[in-house]
Amino acid sequence: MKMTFRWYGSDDPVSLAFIRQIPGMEGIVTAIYDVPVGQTWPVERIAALKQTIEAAGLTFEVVESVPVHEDIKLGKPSRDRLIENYCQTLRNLGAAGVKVVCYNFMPVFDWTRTDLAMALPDGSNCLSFDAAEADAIDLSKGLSLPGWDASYKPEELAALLDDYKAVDEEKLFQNLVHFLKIVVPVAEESGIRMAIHPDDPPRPIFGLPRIVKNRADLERILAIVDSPANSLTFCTGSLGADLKNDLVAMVREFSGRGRIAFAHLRNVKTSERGDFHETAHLSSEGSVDMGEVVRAYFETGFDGYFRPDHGRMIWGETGKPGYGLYDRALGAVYLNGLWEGVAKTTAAKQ
Ligand code: DNO
Ligand code: MN
Repeated sequence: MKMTFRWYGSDDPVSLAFIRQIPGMEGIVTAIYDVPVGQTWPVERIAALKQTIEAAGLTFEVVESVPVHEDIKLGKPSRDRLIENYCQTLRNLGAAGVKVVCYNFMPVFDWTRTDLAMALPDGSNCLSFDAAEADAIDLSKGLSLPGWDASYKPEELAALLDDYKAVDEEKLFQNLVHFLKIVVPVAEESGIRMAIHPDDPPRPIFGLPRIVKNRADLERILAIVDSPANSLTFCTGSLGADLKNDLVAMVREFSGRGRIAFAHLRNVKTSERGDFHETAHLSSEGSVDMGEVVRAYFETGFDGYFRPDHGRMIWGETGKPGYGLYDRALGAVYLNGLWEGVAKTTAAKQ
């Protein structure tokens, strides 16, 4: 297992120098954020990013994300040119030593929350999702969605939502099939494992289709191309927002089959209705049994990348919700502690 941390580039208030001081931290997970979606990431930009990260004493082996253009998800005629650009980005990243590329296949919105600063009893803040509140949002009346308000012009969003009326879950899945059948062989040649991130939250939202929600969905996606280059980003926070997902059993199965390239470790407190809020990583704080999740990774011989996913905002820190330094650093240390505990008790038994 290699411990990594997400960094948003030179504008990120959390510096590489600070990340380097987290005990056990090996690598950075990042992306090039200013190349428009659909265009190829230039070799020089990748080289410069790698150089900056390595100069800070960290490795650059995981990219999150190379975003997938909406035309690819919609299956529009322009998709093949956009997929070719995507393939060239993979070749460029592979040549720079990148091993894993995280991506998602969620229409229009990536993660969705109804509150970015819910107050917890201990005085910290976290991201939360109220299903009834989300269902009451009428996007045709303009976009008022925490975290996304500035992402689309009203007419752009209306056109996009209109395009998706013709795309149900099966159509979206077939568009993923088309994408992966072209991209996975290129990833293989480039030494890269593609790792799809689950839908967050794992439910249909705003009438848009969702196809990465549970065990059956993950199984079907892995079967599209039976190769380690077609793998998963297994996010306990996203999948954990549906109590029907047995996370420990899923880790045992998919990590056991060598099909988890990247593990997002995050805890959520989830209700039967699918409302949830994010919590500290500790098992006792949320609905995810982190101790058993880590044990399942250890016992299946996981040798991919771990990263503490979102944290709470604590100790007065401000900045990008979910991506402060303190709670994610506590999460990384806790996860390393769980790993060391399982490793040592296992060694003592042998
Ligand atoms: C939430 C986060 C996501 C993730 C993207 C990957 O769990 O990990 O924002 O970065 O969905 O494409
Ligand atoms: Mn995640």
